[in-house]
Amino acid sequence: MTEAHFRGKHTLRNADSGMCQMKLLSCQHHSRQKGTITVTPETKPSPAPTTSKELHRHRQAGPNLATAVTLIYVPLHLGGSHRGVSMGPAAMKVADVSAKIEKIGFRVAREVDINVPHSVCWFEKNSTGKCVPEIAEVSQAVADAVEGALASGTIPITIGGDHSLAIGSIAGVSNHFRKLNQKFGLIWFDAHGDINTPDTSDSGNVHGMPFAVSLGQGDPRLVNLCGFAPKVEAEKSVLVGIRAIDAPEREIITKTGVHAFTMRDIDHLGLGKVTDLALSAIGSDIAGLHVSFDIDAIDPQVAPGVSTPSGGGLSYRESHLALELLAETGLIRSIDIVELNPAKDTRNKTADLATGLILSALGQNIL
Ligand SMILES: [Mn+2]
Repeated sequence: MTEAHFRGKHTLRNADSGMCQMKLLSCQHHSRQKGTITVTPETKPSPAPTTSKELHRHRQAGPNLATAVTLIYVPLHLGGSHRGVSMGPAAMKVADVSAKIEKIGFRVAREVDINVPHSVCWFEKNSTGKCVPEIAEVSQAVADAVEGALASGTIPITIGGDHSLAIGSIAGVSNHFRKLNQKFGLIWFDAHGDINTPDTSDSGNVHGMPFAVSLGQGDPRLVNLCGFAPKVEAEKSVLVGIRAIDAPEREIITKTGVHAFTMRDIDHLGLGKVTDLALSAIGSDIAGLHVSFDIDAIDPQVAPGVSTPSGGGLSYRESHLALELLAETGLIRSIDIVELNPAKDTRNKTADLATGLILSALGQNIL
């Protein structure tokens, strides 16, 4: 197989990563040389385990992380057109997410309910997106909660709610690592690119834009949350599972140089290989990973409870395997679980699945 098979190999054009502003504790102006960097997947697989005992040891090799989590519930629907998504946190509570996390040995240090305004907003022509002021307000609250959870040594798990909440969670993660002068990687599971900008979006729905916002593109009220942008570098960001991409998004993905692994790549290479390549693409100079998991990355036959289903997605096991493999790296510091829409679900099946995914991301193994 050649490198050209992967979107993981990219020629990146580096832009100035922007001035930071007064809110920051450690203020640095990052100015990088313009030029091109070629990212080449460089996975060197460790010797394959030959016995089941070795395999088991191999799986448990990751360092032990935080033993406590903070659950942050965000019943946000303002980023999309489907109100049922605001019931996602309630469905996760019905699925007993907190007790199940404690059952695998983690302490739930805090459960936070983020307040979401009840407004219904309409897209006005020439506006930069629906409900931007309201989403900016929620995003700031989410960012503060996530940053606080990280600062207290817990793993923040943000439960939505539509994917626009990631604008806040990633801002919080980014602010945390920035103060420590450390880098982090972003792995974004989704059927869609979520990388529209106000210029390319027909609907004005902000849940189609949070990846772009995190990369520094979009409405300044969202992009400049916490006083700096971008929140994450394109070369440290990976999209996994995409299959429903708008034409302008295709262009943005190519231009920004984020790493993207489509469902075709997963069909072709297998999820395990794609995960290895995603990690190689991000590189080893990171202090942690943020996993933003849109439930619609999973096939709607398995996960029907989402607002914007798209066929041909991850299987039940692929979705678990991805998170199990990422958990083994010992690098997961924060997680979003988003776009669960109980109004579309069958007997809370998708919330149960989402709960299981959180356990896999926290390192639960079959053996
Ligand atoms: Mn999404």
